[in-house]
Amino acid sequence: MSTRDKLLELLESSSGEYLSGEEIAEKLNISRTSVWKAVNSLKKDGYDIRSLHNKGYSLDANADILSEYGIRKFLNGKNKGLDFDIREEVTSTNALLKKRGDNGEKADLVMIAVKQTEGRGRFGRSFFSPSGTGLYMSILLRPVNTTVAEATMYTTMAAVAAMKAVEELTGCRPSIKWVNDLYMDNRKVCGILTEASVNMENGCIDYAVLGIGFNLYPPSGGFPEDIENKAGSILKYSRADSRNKLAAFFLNEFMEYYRSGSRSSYIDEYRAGSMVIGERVNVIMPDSEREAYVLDVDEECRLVVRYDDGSEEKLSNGEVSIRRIEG
Ligand code: BT5
Repeated sequence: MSTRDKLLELLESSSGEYLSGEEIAEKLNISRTSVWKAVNSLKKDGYDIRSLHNKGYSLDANADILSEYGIRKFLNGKNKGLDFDIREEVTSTNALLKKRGDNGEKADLVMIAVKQTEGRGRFGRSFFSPSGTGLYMSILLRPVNTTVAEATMYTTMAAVAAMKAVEELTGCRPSIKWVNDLYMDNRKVCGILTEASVNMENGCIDYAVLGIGFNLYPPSGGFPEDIENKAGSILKYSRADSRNKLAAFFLNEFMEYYRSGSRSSYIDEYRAGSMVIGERVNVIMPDSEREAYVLDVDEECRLVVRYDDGSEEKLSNGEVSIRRIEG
């Protein structure tokens, strides 16, 4: 752990109390100059560290600061082995973890960014990821003997894990919009993107990167025009430790499903949380749209729809818009 992270951990654990430079230097076994440098580095990254001439340094106890130490406080025992790489700004946590996956990085690495400049969605779309108001996280997974079809279920697991994590954090349960979005008050608050690298020799995957983005708070300048009527946020105001809690709650739920490998543990919850079953939707194809009624989500997370001519189809990929909400 770097001096900067050790200092952050120390300030967080003193819950808003002031610690003198001397005390910090002694506890971390570093010089006063190193303390000063680490304080400045944290301030530069936006941490609200107060310094008082004869009292020392303190960190706002209500601040929502993303840190490895903060996340680990809420992780359950089985997840202590996860590795974290927390960054201020990246292009895309999925893109960076994919590179690391290609370079042989070991599994169970979680990358989280405060901001993404090239956050990505499905089909080459982008995911708006401004600084400080969201949680942008990817996990590098190396499942054994797993086909691409099986790996697509990570999106399903993640949707259920995210729904439960948001409920644990806020007391309100979002709904799942097939296949990879969470909605609250009819607005998208979370999106999921699973990417994988396939081993052509055995048809199994070498690694998968599960990426998830949450809009936790309203972005300071609002959402961009193209999504302002669609995007929403989970909370209205900043609350202490929310990003750390949301990350840990999500990881606790997701890793449990991932390790158990049992579909029955999450597919029923996916159905129960679905906002599309029983709705009239537009099935969106590359060059057309067709109205349908949603009958169910099956065991492979395919959307079972019935068209107006009575024919039925199981959609394994793609997109629907709910007519009641999205017209
Ligand atoms: C997704 O794609 O929603 C998947 C988003 C995954 C983001 C995470 S963040 C961590 C990791 N690193 C990455 O680079 N990505 C992952 P899709 O279903 O294709 O939805 C994209 C569409 O949602 C866009 O075309 C917009 O219409 C809308 N959108 C973009 N940003 C949004 C936001 N912040 N909140 C709500 N809707 C958004």
